[in-house]
Amino acid sequence: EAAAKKRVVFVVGGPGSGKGTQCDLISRDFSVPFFSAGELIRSLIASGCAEGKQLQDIILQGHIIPSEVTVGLLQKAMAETSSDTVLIDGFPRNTENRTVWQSQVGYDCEMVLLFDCPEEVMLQRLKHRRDGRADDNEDTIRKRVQNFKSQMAPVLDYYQSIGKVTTINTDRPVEDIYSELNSIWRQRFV
Ligand code: UP5
Ligand code: MG
Repeated sequence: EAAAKKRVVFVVGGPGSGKGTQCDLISRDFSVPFFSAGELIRSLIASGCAEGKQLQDIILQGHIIPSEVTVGLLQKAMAETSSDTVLIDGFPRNTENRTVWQSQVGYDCEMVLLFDCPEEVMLQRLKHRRDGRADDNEDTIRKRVQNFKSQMAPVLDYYQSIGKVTTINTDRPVEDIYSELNSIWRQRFV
């Protein structure tokens, strides 16, 4: 039996654009579960799975892991919540992600929140982050930014063309971004 359809919001933006920070706040205030694709992948690797080494290598290259793996992780996480609305942080990352989601999950997102932040600002933030992520070295950060720019462009064009993108400037203090985001959320999902 197919899983019940949920209202899915994709939160996308370059590395360090503030996706995790803002999703935490929305999740706290509106009791919406949020799943970070990157976190799910990092937990899978930490669990010592057979493909862990390969996945870690891909992440250290700043590349995108196979879509079937990511979509599988997201589907499993979604199946475990009864909430009819979910936030997904950091997915899709490329067209293959988007089309595999569409065919594996069977329906599309309701909205794409695009976090727009200048590259220099994102680089500064990640350089100063201190939670020890293996991909927060200068080399990998640069590749993550490059891949975001090149691989997300067609995904964003697609979602723009069907009117699903809401863009938020995230080159501002956390509270300022959140106050705009909170009001968008209230209008759309409460
Ligand atoms: N910070 C946040 N907001 C700030 C603000 N307004 N002002 C000043 N500082 C602010 O924030 C980053 C840092 O900036 C933090 O120190 C924060 O305090 C500060 P954060 O909220 O963590 O930003 P976020 O956008 O979540 O940055 P993150 O580094 O997590 O983004 P990525 O997209 O690079 O990371 P993700 O975990 O999504 O993906 C990692 C890798 O996994 C990818 O590169 C890829 O290899 C792989 N992946 C896939 O292959 N497929 C997927 O579907 C997803 C990931
Ligand atoms: Mg994050």
